[in-house]
Amino acid sequence: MTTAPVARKTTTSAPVPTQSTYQTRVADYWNAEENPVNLELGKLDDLYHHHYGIGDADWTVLDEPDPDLRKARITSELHRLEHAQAELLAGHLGALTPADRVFDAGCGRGGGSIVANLRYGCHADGVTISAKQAEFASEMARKREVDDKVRYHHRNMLDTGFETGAYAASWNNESTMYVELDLLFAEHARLLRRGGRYVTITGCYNDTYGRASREVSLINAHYICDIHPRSEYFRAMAKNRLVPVHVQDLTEAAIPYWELRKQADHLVTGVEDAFLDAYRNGSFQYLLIAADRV
Ligand code: SAH
Ligand code: GPP
Ligand code: MG
Repeated sequence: MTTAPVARKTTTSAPVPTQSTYQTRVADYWNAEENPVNLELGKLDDLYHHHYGIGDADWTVLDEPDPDLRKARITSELHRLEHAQAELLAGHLGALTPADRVFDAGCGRGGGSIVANLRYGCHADGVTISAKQAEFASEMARKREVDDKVRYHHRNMLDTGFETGAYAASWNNESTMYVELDLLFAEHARLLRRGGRYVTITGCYNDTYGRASREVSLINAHYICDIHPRSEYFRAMAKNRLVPVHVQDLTEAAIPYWELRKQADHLVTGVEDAFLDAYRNGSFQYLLIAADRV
């Protein structure tokens, strides 16, 4: 791809007015994050995802005798599963047109906004608390020459400063566990037009288990997050004019990704068993919730 002759600034940075000490630590984590499991997968097609994968895995990649080819095939298979997750979420955003605007809350290195733009041709605003991620994501948008429509911002998703009612759809892909849901859904409800669609894919703890299990607590410590119970989502949505239209338990569909990732010696981070154990002992669920803004 060609580089644009004039460097255009596509990252906007407003003061992050409500940034707490906790949010500064979260930003530090994402500013420093360079896990091969994210960078090696992302560089395959410049779609950088910071979420997990879903669906059945092609286990034959593990039988590949050539060690380098084996690594490459595992990397590519994990990326395929992560991409399938992103497409599932994008498919629930409603009937969007190129004139529509979408809000990607907690956008990471920007993959989700690109997926939405490729699918619908829509405008996208991605927001991350990490300045480094916003810069990285903006560079990817420039590289693809979609920086006129896909923009990334170093801001707090709880207080974006974006225009009220300007968005046809919005989402959180694995980013709700960093914030209080009441504040988060209040901001989504403010930004979405009436009839707009909100979607989240998230890990939540299972109320029927009780409170957060040991494994859920390990995941919290690993990422510096605070996984909410399932009940909290519906309570906070109801309070903020978000009415669920579709709920899908993706827990079973999430397991092959973690099984394969566990066997990827070149990519593991050490958190794999916590996810597998948490899913299997019933304390943790991987959920998609789509809701209408009424
Ligand atoms: N949705 C992305 C990234 C998920 S990782 C993807 O699917 O690839 C979690 C993201 O949440 C990180 O980018 C982190 O910076 C962001 N985040 C956490 N707290 C935030 C906050 N208060 N405001 C904006 N972004 C936040
Ligand atoms: C995914 O990011 C992880 C999170 C956003 C936090 C926790 C999510 C839950 C569903 C509990 P990543 O892709 O950067 O993680 P990793 O480096 O482990 O692949
Ligand atoms: Mg990852």
